[in-house]
Amino acid sequence: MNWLLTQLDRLTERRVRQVAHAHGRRSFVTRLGTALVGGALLPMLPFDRSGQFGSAQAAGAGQPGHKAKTPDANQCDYWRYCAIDGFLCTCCGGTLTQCPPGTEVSKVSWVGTCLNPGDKRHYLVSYNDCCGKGSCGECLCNNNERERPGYRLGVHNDINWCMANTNTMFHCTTAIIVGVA
Ligand code: ABN
Repeated sequence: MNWLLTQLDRLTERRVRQVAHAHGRRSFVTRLGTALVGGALLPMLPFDRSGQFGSAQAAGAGQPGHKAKTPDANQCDYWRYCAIDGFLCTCCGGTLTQCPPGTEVSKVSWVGTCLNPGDKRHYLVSYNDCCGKGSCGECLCNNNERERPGYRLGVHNDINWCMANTNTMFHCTTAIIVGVA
């Protein structure tokens, strides 16, 4: 009987040591630390809020949430600028479709899809940057219809499109219609 009790005692002690080793204070502190740091960092991560804006984007003329667009190409809420990110070339010595003197059009561009309130059709609009001079600094305009956050690079517009030009300095942005959606 005594022998059995001793064996049971040893077995229990060994098991308790194993459990203490696996779930000791250090492992508890490690897990607590991971949870705290993870919990603090998680809200800082970028995430796609595009779903939230579905109703705003769907709002057409006459519907709640719809804001009339200006017919003035010098204003940021002109319809062709629906997904532009840059200084409007119309304020920088250029036009809606032409770069100011001394700059050259970017070799690559971002293409947005904008609704023309005049004929209620969607158009593909190429936002070509004008390159070779420092920032124009006038009429900064950042609209993001159908654009997505930076971690989805292929559908993000906050990019210097002069990157493929010999002189990569960004001056301003044009809005050229390239097709009907
Ligand atoms: N497409 C205009 C631009 C230029 C530099 C940085 C961001 C956006």
